[in-house]
Amino acid sequence: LSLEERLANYIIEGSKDGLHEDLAQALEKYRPLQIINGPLMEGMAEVGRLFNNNELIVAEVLQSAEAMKASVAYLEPYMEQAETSVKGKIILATVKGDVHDIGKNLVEIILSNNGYQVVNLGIKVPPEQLIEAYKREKPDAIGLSGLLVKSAQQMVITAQDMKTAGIDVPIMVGGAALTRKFTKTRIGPEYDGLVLYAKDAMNGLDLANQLMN
Ligand code: B1M
Repeated sequence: LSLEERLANYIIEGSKDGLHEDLAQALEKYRPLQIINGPLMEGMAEVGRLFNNNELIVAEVLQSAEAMKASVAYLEPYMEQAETSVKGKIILATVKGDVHDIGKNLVEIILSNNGYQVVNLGIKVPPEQLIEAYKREKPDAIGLSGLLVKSAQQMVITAQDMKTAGIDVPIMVGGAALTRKFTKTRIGPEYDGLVLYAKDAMNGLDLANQLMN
């Protein structure tokens, strides 16, 4: 198997034997984010496909998630760090009812490597907890992640609750269940502040930079 195929296979098989050695080899050819967005994400897409076809069970997908997390942790120190002063503060959360956090944590790494102070509230975060954190942290923006179809609806509820609480700080939303259209037509109208859709973590950084300028 080629290096790229082996990397995808660690994620598909949820195995870590030899992972660090192959990641080290990949770093000689690619930048960390190219490795994540390329072979590792291809592996994860295959996991999603197999899971969807009932060819994998949740316990196996958890192993895949562990292999992905271990890969990202290994690659993180090699990621480019911008030498900048603090650009802004961003709260991140996976919405209520949703445990998926790999994408959100990638957003955290990329934002914090690029001059943002990130307050990561974790997973299954209900609107009340976000509102409380907003009052405590006074962030420049709030980032919401969600991968389940029901999480898209939960983002609408979260936006409504934040509006009711008088919050109008920009919100950035991302995750596989969302689309730009849903963000614009369903979440945006429920909120007083700006609502931006990020298709991936790098796009999230671009949007944050645009907001701060
Ligand atoms: Co789940 N799961 N899962 N799962 N899981 C999906 C999402 C699913 C599409 C798989 C499938 O059936 N094909 C499906 C959702 C179906 C739907 O609603 N339409 C699904 C399901 C059904 C479930 C359960 C319900 C299964 C069950 O229990 N029967 C359950 C839900 C539990 C819950 O949340 N209440 C469940 C559980 C799990 C595990 C725990 C086993 C595990 C998660 C482990 C973890 O996160 N700690 C898991 C996994 C790993 C997946 C898949 C296979 C991979 C997700 C992932 O980590 N991708 C996923 C299938 C898929 O997506 N292909 C699937 C890698 C990650 C880097 O990408 O998070 O998309 P992603 O992030 C991207 C962008 O979306 C974006 O940037 C990242 C890339 O740069 N982004 C943002 C994300 N958030 C952002 C926020 C931003 C900006 C960008 O700004 C704030």
